[in-house]
Amino acid sequence: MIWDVRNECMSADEREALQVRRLQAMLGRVKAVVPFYTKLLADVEPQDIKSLDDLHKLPFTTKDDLRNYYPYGMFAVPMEDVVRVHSSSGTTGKPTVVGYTRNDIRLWAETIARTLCGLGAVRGDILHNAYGYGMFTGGLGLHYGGELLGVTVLPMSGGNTKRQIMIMQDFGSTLLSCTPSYALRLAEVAEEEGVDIRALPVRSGSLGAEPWSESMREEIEERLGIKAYNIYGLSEVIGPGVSFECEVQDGAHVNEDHFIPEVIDPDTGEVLPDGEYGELVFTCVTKECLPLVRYRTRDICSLNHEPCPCGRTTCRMSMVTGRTDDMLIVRGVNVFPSQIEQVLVSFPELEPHYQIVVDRAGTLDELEVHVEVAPDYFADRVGELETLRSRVAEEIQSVLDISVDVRLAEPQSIARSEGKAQRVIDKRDFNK
Ligand code: DLL
Repeated sequence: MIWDVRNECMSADEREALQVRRLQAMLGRVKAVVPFYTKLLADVEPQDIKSLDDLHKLPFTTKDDLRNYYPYGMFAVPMEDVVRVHSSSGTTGKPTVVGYTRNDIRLWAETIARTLCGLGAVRGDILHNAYGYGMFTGGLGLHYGGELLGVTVLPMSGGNTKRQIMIMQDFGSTLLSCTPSYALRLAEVAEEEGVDIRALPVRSGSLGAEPWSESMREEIEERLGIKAYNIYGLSEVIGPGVSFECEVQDGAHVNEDHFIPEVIDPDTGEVLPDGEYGELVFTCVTKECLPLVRYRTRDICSLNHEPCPCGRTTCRMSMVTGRTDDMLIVRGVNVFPSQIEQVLVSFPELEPHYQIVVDRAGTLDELEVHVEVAPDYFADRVGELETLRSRVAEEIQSVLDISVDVRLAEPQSIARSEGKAQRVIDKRDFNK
């Protein structure tokens, strides 16, 4: 089912007219009321933006802008109109703060209702929502959208995995929402508890909030016996609900009547055509509290404007293959954690629990990959571990073209996360 046929299936021309109208109105408003934009858009007249091709005339905004105006300086409405604040922690410094008016909360719920419809949710479904509740947007984001659609929401939040399994069994959850790494954790704990998670009524998962790959999808679908759908979003744009996969599972439909996507070359800022990978940029045209102009997400993906067999006409984004700031440069070679993940997941002898550690010995970078061995294999074939280790190392080496030290770890020895997994530990001190 499609939640909002009018807005999700309109013709390209009709959508562009809507986007441009909304964009002009948003630009006029932020320029008038947010000092940051008054300055940034000094040379831009909203009427000059006559089509989406004119979008590139607008300047970019970044996370640093939000940090500089921390916490509320980029809000475009008075605090009396702000009914909710969320924030995202980030790895360094102060959090990024985002706000919502009552209408923004409504709009957010709409985008999530679209998302859940994309994976086949209907009234009567029971949504096991294991995204964290709190300042993180995952929990409450899915929650309100689920209620708007009319499914029964279980506000589980993250953690206490054994109890999650029990509730899943007893309450008859049919839909699961959590990070892909937590989905695998649920499968693992179910196995330990002697519960056949595949036999439970859960049939689909809305998984996101961290990068994952097609091979990880296969693994999750196999181990949980569900269809795993990618959902994408970021707090600055709204939270989850920015884009979602439909039953075709070939790219995530962007809610582009609200969030206009572009993919740019991260070095030159030039807009790239469909199919080319670059940095994803969003302009939020309908949000009241925090509309953003050409916000650079740092996420790397490509766009596809071809019509989708599902009937939606919104453009689709590929899986996120990495982040511009996540890319490790190891001995001068660009390394994306996703490349390593793909190799690891292709080995049935390994578990998809891993950590990448980069360190510097003297002047030389060292890349270590710690990965768990599957419990059965570990027990039966201790003598063959060295062969396995060198096969994995060779395979990673052939993909990355640099040497790597693979460390096979015992089952259960790599820390599990209940939210976003921490895959990379960079111990290098770049200030030295
Ligand atoms: O993670 C919002 C969210 C919640 C999305 C629940 C999906 C489900 P932030 O904490 O602000 O917001 O983190 C945003 O997470 O820029 C991406 O780098 C990453 N991310 C989110 N979804 C995906 C995904 C939420 N499906 C940052 N694939 C983004 C890859 C994702 N990366």
